[in-house]
Amino acid sequence: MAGQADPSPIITIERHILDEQAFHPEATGVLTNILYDLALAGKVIASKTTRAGLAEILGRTEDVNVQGETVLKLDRFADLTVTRLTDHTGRLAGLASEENADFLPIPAPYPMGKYLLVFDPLDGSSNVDFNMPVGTIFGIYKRKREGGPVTEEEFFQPGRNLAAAGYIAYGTSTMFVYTAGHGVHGFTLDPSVGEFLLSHPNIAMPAAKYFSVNLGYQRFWSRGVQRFTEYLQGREGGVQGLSLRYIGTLVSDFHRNLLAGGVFYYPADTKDPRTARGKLRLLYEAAPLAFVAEQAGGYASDGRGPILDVTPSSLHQRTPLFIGNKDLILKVEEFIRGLDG
Ligand code: AHM
Ligand code: MG
Repeated sequence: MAGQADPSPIITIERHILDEQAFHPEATGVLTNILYDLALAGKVIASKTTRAGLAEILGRTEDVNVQGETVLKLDRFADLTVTRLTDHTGRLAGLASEENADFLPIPAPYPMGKYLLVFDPLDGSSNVDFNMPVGTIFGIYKRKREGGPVTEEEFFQPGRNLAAAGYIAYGTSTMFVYTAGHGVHGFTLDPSVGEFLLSHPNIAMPAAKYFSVNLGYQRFWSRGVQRFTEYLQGREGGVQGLSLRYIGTLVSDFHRNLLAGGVFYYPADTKDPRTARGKLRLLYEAAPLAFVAEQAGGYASDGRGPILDVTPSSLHQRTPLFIGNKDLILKVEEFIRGLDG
């Protein structure tokens, strides 16, 4: 009807990100465009994940196929997709990814921008062979200096400095979820039009329904983490009614708990020296999701305090991660303080 607002407008990700820019009158649109570049990367990676099972038929990965082209493994493909869609735009000054030991400076002759991108291109990649969901995690920081070559040290910023963060979940549908500090918003890819449409505005975590952890490692955990697990199972005054769900892809486990309520944790353990300080990476896994969790009313901790307050001292630093409903994450901090010293 003339003069009346459409009661259910279709909001594309482009329109939504642009509208968000209104919260920042000083904004130049650069951050907006980085998010849009990442959404495009998500579409490209999503189209590839749906064909992942065909790699065996069309050519073995990292091998040369019948057309003489190299067939990349999906995690390598995802890494290159994000890099190639973002490194030449003049928006970024450098990128750090799980796939590369060192950060990537912007290659000459492309112009340098003022943001740093950290990302895990294909989280949960061990699930690819079994047709299980995977994801991409990203965080965007402003660089500490203006101009001049980027140093590794500039990436060592606490999550509190994140300008924006989020993830792309490649599941039964593809979703792009992000925050730029004004709530968490989720978009679902409509494959028929090739566009992300706003499906989950202003996500707020409901009361916990699930807990997600690899219980197979329980005997390797500290007393405090064991006690927390008993608490979640409803033993000795614990919470009642929680159900266990564990996919083994952080993005998917986190995403479910964000929408349905719940906690995910991957504590430090004694099963392997590599997980003595946890398995997950602070910079491009824990910190971006911690920002999303806090923006949705949740909380993320390393068991002692907020993940967002930890300053990394190396690009691939690992951290214990407890993330989800705030009351429960505060509870694990209490158990760890009381039982682990
Ligand atoms: P990845 O980045 O190499 O895929 O490893 C991280 C993944 C997370 O997505 C997931 O939460 C965890 O590893 C599962 O580990 P585990 O198999 O030890 O339970
Ligand atoms: Mg990962």
